[in-house]
Amino acid sequence: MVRIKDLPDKAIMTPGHTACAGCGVAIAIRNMMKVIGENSVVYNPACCLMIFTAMYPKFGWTIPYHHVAFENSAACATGIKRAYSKLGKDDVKVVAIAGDGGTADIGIQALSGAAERNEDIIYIMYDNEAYMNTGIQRSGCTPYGAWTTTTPVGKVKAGKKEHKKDMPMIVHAHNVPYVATASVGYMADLLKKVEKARDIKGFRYIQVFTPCPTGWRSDTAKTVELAKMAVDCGMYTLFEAEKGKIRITKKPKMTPVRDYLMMQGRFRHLKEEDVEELQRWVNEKWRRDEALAKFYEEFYK
Ligand SMILES: Cc1ncc(C[n+]2csc(CCOP(=O)(O)OP(=O)(O)O)c2C)c(N)n1
Ligand SMILES: [Mg+2]
Repeated sequence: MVRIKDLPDKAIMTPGHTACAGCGVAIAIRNMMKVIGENSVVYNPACCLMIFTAMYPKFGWTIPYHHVAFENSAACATGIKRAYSKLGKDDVKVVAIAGDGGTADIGIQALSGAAERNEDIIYIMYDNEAYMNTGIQRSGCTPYGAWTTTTPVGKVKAGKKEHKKDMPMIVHAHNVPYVATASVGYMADLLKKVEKARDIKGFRYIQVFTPCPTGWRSDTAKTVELAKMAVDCGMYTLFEAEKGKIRITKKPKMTPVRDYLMMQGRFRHLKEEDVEELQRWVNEKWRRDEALAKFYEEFYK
């Protein structure tokens, strides 16, 4: 089993990139790629990762890297995988890495098609909960109450009014071999899931929680702490589903969601009733996730 201290020193996503201080995406992808290994190809649409690793004429990858359009990551990865297979190189791992906007909003149709066809690709969605590289606009994965430039805070409006889209369960409904959620706050758990996904054939989806100090107005030194807190308070359920069977991999401590919210400027304007609404949502979500895990465990016995 992969251990953090055994990861190779040599990076596939190389040092010297231009990510913001405290970027959760850089932490996630650098380590995840080390587990997937060098016999791989990356597809990456428009997103922060592309901006900070692949802005011409600079380049931060030691493996082939493809960039086409924002909305077709899963379709492009499918084509790349099939081309390698035709060349007799079926062992090449093809990895699509896209943001929450490029996955849950723009890009969801290509993702759904590839999942339904059970294409042999790994799809990594990194969740920084907004369209960050274009200047912090809301996405379907932005949580309730959060300030973004398109969910402003003022006299009339006070952040996003809708709750977060449950993307992992949408993918789960496609009956794919592997779906997992992870967080840079729990690195051992994340890498274990990447290792598992790497060695499975068919469509694999990993959604990793990656705090964004720039967009969340949080302390750049607190990225990992925040990523842990999101799991501990129940905002982000960590689970994996192998062949549909859901297993919760870290039971939340259900610490008050307020402690997590107050570490981020994007939530600082929240009124008491907004904090209560988020706590209500978290409680309900955890009860539902637990019930679903129980149901699927029994169902796929
Ligand atoms: C079809 C299309 N619409 C909009 C854009 C502009 N655009 C590029 S990246 C991006 C936001 C990406 O957000 P996300 O996928 O969450 O990645 P992040 O920036 O947060 O890393 C947008 C709106 C585009 N390139 N193509
Ligand atoms: Mg994003």
